[in-house]
Amino acid sequence: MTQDHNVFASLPLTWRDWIMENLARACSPLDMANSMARTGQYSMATARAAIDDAVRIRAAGAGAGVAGAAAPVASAFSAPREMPFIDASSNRIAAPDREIEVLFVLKKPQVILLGNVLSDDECDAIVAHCGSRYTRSTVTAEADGASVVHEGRTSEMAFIQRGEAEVAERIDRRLAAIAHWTPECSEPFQLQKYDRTQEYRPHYDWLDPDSAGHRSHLARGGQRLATFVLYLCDVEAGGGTVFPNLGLEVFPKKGHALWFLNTDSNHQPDPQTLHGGAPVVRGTKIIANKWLRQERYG
Ligand SMILES: O=C(O)CCC(=O)C(=O)O
Repeated sequence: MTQDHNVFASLPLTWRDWIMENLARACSPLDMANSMARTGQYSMATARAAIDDAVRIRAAGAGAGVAGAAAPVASAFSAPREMPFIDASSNRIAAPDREIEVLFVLKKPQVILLGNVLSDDECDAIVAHCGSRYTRSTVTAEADGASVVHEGRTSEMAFIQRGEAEVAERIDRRLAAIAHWTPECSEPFQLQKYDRTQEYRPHYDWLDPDSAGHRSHLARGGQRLATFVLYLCDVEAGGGTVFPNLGLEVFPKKGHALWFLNTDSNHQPDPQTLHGGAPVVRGTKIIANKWLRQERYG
């Protein structure tokens, strides 16, 4: 072992064997790193560094019989992976059952505002479906992944499970077509209702592989690659979706949808995507969140 392969060399033999065996079986390095991080023994950064070392060791071994030095190997994590995407190259998107308007596009991180995504009737039907089933919103606890009430999120929430309402299924299919991503790789709709003064302070939608509490959620469908925020009503004042790092605020408008990518093309969390729901000043704000996952959800 040379000093170039420090992180891999520092692992116990069982882990070194595990990594080598999985690389030999052509497993995805990112899935391997996620598995290592999920055990709680290694951070994502350490797992990635160890796997990269192992890839280099394998490449050097493979090149040993060949004349000349083995070519340097790029990181196993640098290849772009499949991402959901919205074709915002023109100002209209023809969804199978509706023509969507592209209202603005921010390129990096990608944030797109879409108009005419839902009809007024669809917004009203979703809101009516959830009726009075709202409970105080929660967040995922970093320590153990439990759903806990947090002072930074003062809204109320409700869920629509897959197969529960025809209108939700229709919208699910529409969003999947717009984002080129199968509905099975997404979470059920999560509604958020904000009355006056209620808010969700800036946070990230991506799950942190280095947080023990988020790892159990990562195990059920992988990373949250992209977010749709569907605005189900107009708001008299306040209640914008804010991106503090981007100097951007998007005001709710019934039937509009805000889209943003939470990760880069390697499925790694993008810290630029910090965002929140500003306090409602007058009126009520109701949105539906839809998070697109790496893998089949649930
Ligand atoms: O309320 C908003 O505009 C954003 C909501 C949000 O960020 C969330 O629920 O994760």
